[in-house]
Amino acid sequence: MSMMKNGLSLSVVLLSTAVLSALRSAHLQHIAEEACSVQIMVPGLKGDVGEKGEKGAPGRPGRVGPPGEKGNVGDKGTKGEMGRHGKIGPAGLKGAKGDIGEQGPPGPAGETGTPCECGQMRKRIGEMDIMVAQLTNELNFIKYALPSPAVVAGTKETDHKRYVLQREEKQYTDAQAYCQAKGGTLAMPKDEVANRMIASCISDAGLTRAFIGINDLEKEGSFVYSDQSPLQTFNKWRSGEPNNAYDEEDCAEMVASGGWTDVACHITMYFVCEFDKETI
Ligand SMILES: [Ca+2]
Ligand SMILES: [Ca+2]
Repeated sequence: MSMMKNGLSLSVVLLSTAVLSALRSAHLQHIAEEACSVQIMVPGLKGDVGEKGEKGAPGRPGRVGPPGEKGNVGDKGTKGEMGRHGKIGPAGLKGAKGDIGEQGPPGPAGETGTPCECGQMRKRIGEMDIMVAQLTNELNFIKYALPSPAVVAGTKETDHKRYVLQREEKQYTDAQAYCQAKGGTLAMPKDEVANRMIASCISDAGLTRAFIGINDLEKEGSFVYSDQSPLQTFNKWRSGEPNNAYDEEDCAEMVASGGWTDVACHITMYFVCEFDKETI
């Protein structure tokens, strides 16, 4: 009996333990499920408006704005003081010559002179005048027509003429003015001898061409020498010349072989001056 009682008691204890264990397990599971569902499903209520915060630090400067519109024209300023005295201007052009004044009254009579050999003195004065003229001519010749290596590329002479090839390129009219300033003119080949002399000036200097004193500047096709005398029968126009090419060839050059070509006056080249040995 005691054995049965003990065995029953044990069974009851074991059963109670199992039941308690199961109950505890179910209770814990319920608590866990309850905690998860609260966090996920139900957001809290919106809180009350907080107090106003303190004033923030100043913001960064904004971008530069677009340029403004042009303002209105300002009022005219007041009149300034008178300026300083200006510089003296350039001298004016010389005025025209005035009319001749009226003839004055005759002067008092001179004293009576002493008799002299006036005829003799007049003759002497006349001789001196001639000498002065000759010396002036010779001086001009030395000054202008004698060759100077700096400006002269070559010279040729006949009994009456001196031809000088100038070592400077000029337009036709400037070349003519240059020769004239020295008492000559651009070379005028009026015959075979003169033409040969001028040509040898050019060829001896190793040049191919030079201006000579022939042009039709006044009237197209009417060629004249630089002393305005018209061309005679003698000429050395090259084949096909003068042709007034481009309607602008009114001056003449001589090539080294002696032939003439009409060319434009504005081109620049060496040129040959001619001097008359009797007048210079
Ligand atoms: Ca012409
Ligand atoms: Ca031509």
